[in-house]
Amino acid sequence: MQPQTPDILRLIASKLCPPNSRAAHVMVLTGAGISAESGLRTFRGSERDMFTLWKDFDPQTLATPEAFGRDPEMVSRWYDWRRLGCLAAEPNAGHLALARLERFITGNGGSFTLLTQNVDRLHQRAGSRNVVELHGSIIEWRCTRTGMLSTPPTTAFESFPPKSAAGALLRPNVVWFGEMLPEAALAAAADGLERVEVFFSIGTSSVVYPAAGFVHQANAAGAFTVEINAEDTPISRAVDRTIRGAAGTILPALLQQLGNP
Ligand code: BV8
Repeated sequence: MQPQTPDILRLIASKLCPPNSRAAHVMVLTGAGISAESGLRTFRGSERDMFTLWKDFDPQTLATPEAFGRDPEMVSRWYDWRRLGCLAAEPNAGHLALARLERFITGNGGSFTLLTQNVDRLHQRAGSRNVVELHGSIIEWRCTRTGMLSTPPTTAFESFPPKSAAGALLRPNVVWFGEMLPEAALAAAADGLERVEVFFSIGTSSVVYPAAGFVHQANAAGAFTVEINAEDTPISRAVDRTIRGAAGTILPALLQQLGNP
C-alpha cells in the first residue's frame, strides 16, 4: 500500500464512526475489480487471457440485446461459460471485508447499502445482506417469452441456445447495454443517495452509466466520497480521497482501523 494510505484509512474510519455518535449512512458501489481477486477477469482490464475462448470478442459488443438477437447461440455460450466461472469462484478478502463492514455499521446505528454492477453474486455469498444488483445476475436466466426466472443447474447447458419450459429462448437475467436498469434497483440507489454520508466507489472504471454518475449525487448530498481502485478513473478527481491498490488488501486494512470487528 502507498505510504499515505494508513492516514487516509484513519480519516475514513472517523467518518464511518464519528466519536460519540451513531455510525454513518454508508453506500458502496462495486464493479468487476472487486471480483478480480476471485479470478474473475474484469471488462476493460488488459489481462484478456481469461477470455481465451473469446479473445477476439469485446464484452461490450456481446452484452447487448442486438448481439443476442443476431447470434443467440454464441452469446448464450459466452454467458454460460462466464456463469460457470462465477459459480466456481470464491468470495475474496474484499467481499468478506464489505460484509463485515455492513455488520459493524448497522450494529452501531448506521445504514449500509451495497450497489453492485457485478452479476456474479459473490457479495451475497460473502455474507453481504443489503445488496442491490444494478445490472442483474448471471446466475439466474429469464424466459424471453414469459419473463419467468429460473436458476440453471451448476453444469453447462446441454444445448445452445438454451430454451425455457415454454419453449422460448432463455437469456441471462442481466442488464445489457441499451437496456433499462431494474426499477427497484434504481429506486434503492436514489433513496440511499439522498441521505448518504460516506460513499465508496470500489473496483470500477466508472465509465458505465447511470452507476458512474452516483458519486456526483453523493457529493451533492454532502457525503464524504472515497475511491478504492487499481488505477485512475474519470471520478478520481471528483472524490474526497482516492486510494490506489487492491480492494482485497485495502478493505481489510480499513476494518483494522475500526478495531477489526
Ligand atoms: C441504461 C451486465 C437507459 C452484463 C453491464 C448516460 C446515462 C444512462 C445511460 C448511458 C449514458 N451514457 C451512455 C449510456 C449507455 C450505457 C453506457 O453507460 N455506456 C458506456 C459504455 C458509455 N449505459 C447503459 O446502456 C445502461 N442502461 O442506462 O438504460 C438508457 C439506455 C440507452 C441510452 C440511454 C439510457 C446499462 C448499463 C449496464 C450494462 N451491463 N453488464 C454483463 O455483465 O455481461 S456493464 C458491465 O460494465 C458490467 O456490469 C461491469 O460491471 C460494468 C462496469 O465495468 P466495471 O465493473 O467498472 O469493470 P471494468 O473492467 O470496466 O473496471 C474494473 C476496474 O477495477 C478497473 O478500473 C481496474 O483498474 C480495477 N481493478 C482491477 N482489479 C482490482 C481493481 N480495483 C481494486 N482492486 C482490484 N483487485
